[in-house]
Amino acid sequence: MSIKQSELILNPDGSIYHLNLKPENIATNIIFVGDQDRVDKISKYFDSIEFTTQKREFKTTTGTLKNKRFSVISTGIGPDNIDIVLNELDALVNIDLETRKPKEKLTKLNIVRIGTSGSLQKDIPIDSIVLSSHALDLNGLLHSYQVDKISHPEIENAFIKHTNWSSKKSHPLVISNSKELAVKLASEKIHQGITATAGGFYGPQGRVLRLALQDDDLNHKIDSFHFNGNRITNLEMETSAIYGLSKLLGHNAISMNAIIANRADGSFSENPGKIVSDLIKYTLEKLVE
Ligand code: R1P
Repeated sequence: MSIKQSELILNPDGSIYHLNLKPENIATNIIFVGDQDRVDKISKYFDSIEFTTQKREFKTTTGTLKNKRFSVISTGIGPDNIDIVLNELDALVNIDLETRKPKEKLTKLNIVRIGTSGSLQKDIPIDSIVLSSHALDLNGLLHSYQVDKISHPEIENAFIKHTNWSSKKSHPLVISNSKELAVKLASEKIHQGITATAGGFYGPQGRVLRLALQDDDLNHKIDSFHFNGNRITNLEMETSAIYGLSKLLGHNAISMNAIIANRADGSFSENPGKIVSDLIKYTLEKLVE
């Protein structure tokens, strides 16, 4: 059975609906960033650029660095956008867009997020880097898929108990990173820990401007959670969707976080561009080593 036009939408030129990309436009090594202006901050290091396009917040540049082909793609903000980006990228490599049928031989993508994030721990200061060993999904997107085989119920249940997590909110899920990419990108210079992924910036991450929170002690409960030596290091808005969808679709994924805020001591980086630039250089060097 071929996939219907309403389910797999192609533009008149044959490119995929939101990303505006054709299969030949992307590399198997993919770098995700949230901010579309961050795409050029990465591709400026490429030895050559072969392709660039943008539709809405999704900007893609494909090029080569040290004989390795990369595509940098901006995802915009939030797990809902990751659902679009990961499903469409997977369709580009693993669905025959002519016959509209999944391919027999599947392609594995290597996906590295270079993002910004807030630390939850006093000892992980602003202007440092965190590699996400796991993602803690607090936003619920992944529950639309069959996640039982990729989740970690023992950590999730301990987290629910520790935080007295409201049963009205989506059940938290824990998803691990790609060990292969973690080995490549880890070093003594950076921190590792569980990254919590919220579905919003203010209330869902415990920020109060004018609205009261469902649980105003939640961030403290999150930062005091421990499980077998693992703790929750930081909060952002994409990693769990990237880890979960990549695992389900058979791709490798890792998330690298430039810490620009510290939620435990209330500080914000005086020069966030510097740590983002340091993280870009660190990650590219490791990827082409
Ligand atoms: C919020 O300001 C945005 O910044 C962080 C969050 O995850 C969210 O997307 O990441 P990026 O800088 O990669 O967008």
